[in-house]
Amino acid sequence: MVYENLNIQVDNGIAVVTISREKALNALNSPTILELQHFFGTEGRTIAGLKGVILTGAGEKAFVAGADISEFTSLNPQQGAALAMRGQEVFNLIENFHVPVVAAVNGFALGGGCELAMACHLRVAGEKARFGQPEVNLGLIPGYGGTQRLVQYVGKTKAMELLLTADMIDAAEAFRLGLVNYVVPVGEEVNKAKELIEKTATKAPMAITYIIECVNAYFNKDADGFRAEVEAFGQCCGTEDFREGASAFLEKRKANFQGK
Ligand code: CO8
Repeated sequence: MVYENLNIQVDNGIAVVTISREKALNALNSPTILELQHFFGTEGRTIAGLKGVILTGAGEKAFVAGADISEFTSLNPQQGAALAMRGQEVFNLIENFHVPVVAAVNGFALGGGCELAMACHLRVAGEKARFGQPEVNLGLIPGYGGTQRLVQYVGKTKAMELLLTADMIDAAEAFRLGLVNYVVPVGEEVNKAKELIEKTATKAPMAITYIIECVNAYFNKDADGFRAEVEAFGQCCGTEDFREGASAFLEKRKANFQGK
């Protein structure tokens, strides 16, 4: 696929995916959602030796300022529901991606942008980043999982307030609430995200994938997370990496994991 709205650079096993619609503050229009679907559903799954993905926004002002409002104006109820469903499917691809996906939030993360950051496994915010779900200002509600994931991250009390008031919060408050993992100086977001991915890349790759699956199972009403953990633990015991990890510990050396 030729990407028109995403800039994708893969270097040393880390893919930096930059949403590049700077003039519209990187708002997610339908082509951008399609490109994200292609990367996280197809292309990204075939990149050999991929350690992780960093999602960020072009420019200094915005990560993503939401879904593209200009596409909404003439939606009827069926079209709106279909658009939300499609976006949720794409965000679920990100949440269930096999290697860590880190949002490097370099500015506004509003509406669909906050939802996109929340679909990632980890979030690094620049000091000037701002988060919010302003959909009620537009006569809408979040449609890309915001009413669900915000509750998961910050709890019902604060999520309800943020969703009902459309208030924006700064990076420090997002950190205090548990919405982001780290706050870093402006311009350092991608570097910190790379540091996190380099750290997870020293671990057993299959164990990393199972961790993602099991943690996600906690929030999946159709899954039994404890059962998923038992099964994944058993699967880990059959891997060469488990034997290597255990041997390396006993031999007091660094493990050399192969992802097998
Ligand atoms: N969609 C389309 N264009 C946008 C968006 C957006 N979400 N946000 C900003 N832009 C555009 C502006 O229209 C403007 O374009 P132009 O220069 O052509 O006039 C340009 O980006 C710059 O924006 P501003 O001039 O407004 O910049 P400011 O610094 O004054 O303000 C803000 C920055 C505060 C971020 C402001 O742009 C803003 O409030 N943006 C909208 C934020 C918002 O409401 N986001 C939620 C959108 S709804 C949503 O995300 C629902 C998700 C679920 C969808 C489910 C499927 C249907």
